[in-house]
Amino acid sequence: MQRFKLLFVMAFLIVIVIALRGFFFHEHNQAQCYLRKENIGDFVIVPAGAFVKGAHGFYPEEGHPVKIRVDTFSIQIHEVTKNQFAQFVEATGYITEAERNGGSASFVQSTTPEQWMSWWKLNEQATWRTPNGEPADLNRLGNHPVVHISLNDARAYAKWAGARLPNEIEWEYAASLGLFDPDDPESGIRGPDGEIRANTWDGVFPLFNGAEDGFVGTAPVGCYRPSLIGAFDMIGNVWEWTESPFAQSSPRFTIKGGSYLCGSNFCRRYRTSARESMEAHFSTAHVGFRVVKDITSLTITP
Ligand SMILES: [Ca+2]
Ligand SMILES: [Ca+2]
Repeated sequence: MQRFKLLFVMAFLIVIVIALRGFFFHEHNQAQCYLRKENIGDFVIVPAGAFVKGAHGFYPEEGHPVKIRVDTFSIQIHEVTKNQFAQFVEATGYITEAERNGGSASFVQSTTPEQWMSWWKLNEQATWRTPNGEPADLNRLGNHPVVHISLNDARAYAKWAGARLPNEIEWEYAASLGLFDPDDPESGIRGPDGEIRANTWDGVFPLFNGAEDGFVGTAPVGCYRPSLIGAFDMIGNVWEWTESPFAQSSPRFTIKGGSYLCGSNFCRRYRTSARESMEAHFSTAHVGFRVVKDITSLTITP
């Protein structure tokens, strides 16, 4: 009995140490990240080519692998940030759906077994300005991806920015091209040497998050090595809206890439072929977006 108590105390202390490590490491600043300040807002050209979309053996919604050819386009190298979205709001006076409709879905970490399956709550105070339901400091969070954004909000931003949202094929193609090991669909989260390359849930979801990757919640954009095409956080950090319906005649649209809430014990949807769905007017704390441009509208400076 005494031995059992000792083991229990040791296990408890280990969990506390892991949790505290996550707390102290979750506030990196942009200077520590790979993406340089002067490259915020940059796009990278995705060359035309063919790839195999979908995957066998994971989740049924990913469908059968099929080879698809994709035309060239350019993609913003990082998720749209709060600072970028603030510029759009300042220029247009746009009010998001969460602001108009009384809040957005927020993650609440489970503390008891009864709560294990109820980690989403409507937070009436949660908007892109107040991602945790409290006023956000844009100086501190301005380079984090904007969240609590509906598909309609993302479309409005993209139109203002002279861009558009990617469709699912374009997104998956760009993410697949960026994998250092195309044969390993999970190579988006760790490099060949084991280096962490994405912000996901480290630990046992939804019970504890060790934040081995440095962040419990969203990370500033570009804090992990870029992909082979030079894009950051295609995998992890926040899910990204696409313009593709989730299924034929479905009112729900496809989101890609997984988020800081994707843990390998529960949701291996940080793979390029993985997909999830949301209604166009819905918003949550872990879904953002990035934009693309048709190559003909790209201004290339010599
Ligand atoms: Ca994380
Ligand atoms: Ca992402």
